[in-house]
Amino acid sequence: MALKKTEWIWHNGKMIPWDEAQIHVLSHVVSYGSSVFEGIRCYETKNGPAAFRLCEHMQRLLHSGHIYRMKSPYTIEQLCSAAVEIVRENRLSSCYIRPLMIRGYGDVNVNPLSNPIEVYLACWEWGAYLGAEALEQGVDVCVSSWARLAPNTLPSIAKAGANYMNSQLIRMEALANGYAEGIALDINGYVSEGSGENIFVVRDGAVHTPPLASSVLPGITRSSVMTLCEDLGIPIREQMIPREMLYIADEVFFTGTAAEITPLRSVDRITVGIGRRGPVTKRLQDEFFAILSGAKPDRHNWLTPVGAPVGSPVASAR
Ligand code: PPE
Repeated sequence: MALKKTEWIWHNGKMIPWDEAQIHVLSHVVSYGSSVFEGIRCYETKNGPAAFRLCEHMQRLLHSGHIYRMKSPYTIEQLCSAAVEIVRENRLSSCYIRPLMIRGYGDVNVNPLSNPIEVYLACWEWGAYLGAEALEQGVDVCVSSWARLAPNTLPSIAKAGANYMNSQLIRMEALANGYAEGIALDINGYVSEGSGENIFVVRDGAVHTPPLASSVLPGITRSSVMTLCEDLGIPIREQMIPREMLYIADEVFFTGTAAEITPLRSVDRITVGIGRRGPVTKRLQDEFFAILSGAKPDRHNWLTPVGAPVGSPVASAR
């Protein structure tokens, strides 16, 4: 997936050309991984481009920063407006938006506090994350030999760059062994999440997903799917999931901004359910994409039109 460059990147309140969005090699983030970031999709709807749960993503960015004592120089309203502006200025209809808050150049020291905090927002066109056919056919995944972050090591509620060193180990191991993705267990051996997705298990008509205490990122898509289950009258429970539940589930799917709702057709080469997208996964996908395309009303106020002024109230994400 080659990055398709756009014209502008937002940096500390100004639009700068894509190629000028550079940092010094001794910026704190390079040695010490001190960044927090987001990933937001902007969809083409019948009313024009619209960002999905923009303010909830920006709220999570601020929370990630707060955990790491990084105070954002910008308010949530300023960040939401900047995201709208960057999509509009780059004249994109559907895209992926990447807000980044980093500790910049100043001193080289584990103590980060004397380095400036910088905010960047970029966006670009991005297609299906796990392959074009994944949404329908499902993907083949494995359980990783790498565990997800232990709770008293790196906080998984923060979407921090450093967490993705663990994700990279999971993803590279999976790819090396011929799988599309890996699922990590938490340090107690319960199912946690994929390297870049939350996970859901469907059994006997009920949907289950690991609780935040299983070292998962509080995914915005995860919270949206939980809401859709409630809307559709599908029982939804947050509970610890033993590994073997994955093998005997009727359906398993990933959720994420990039992965959207992607079914799993096998885990560790053991077929899951019917070996392709199951009926509950399809029902949730249909509802999700109907709202995102504007085919169904946006009853939860999930979409921020890129053509209109921003500043909608922030609903708290789970
Ligand atoms: N867990 C992890 C570890 C994770 O990285 C993501 C998003 C999720 C769960 C789902 O969260 P949400 O997007 O709020 O529903 N992963 C990003 C990774 C993309 C990338 O490769 O970079 C994403 O989907 O944007």
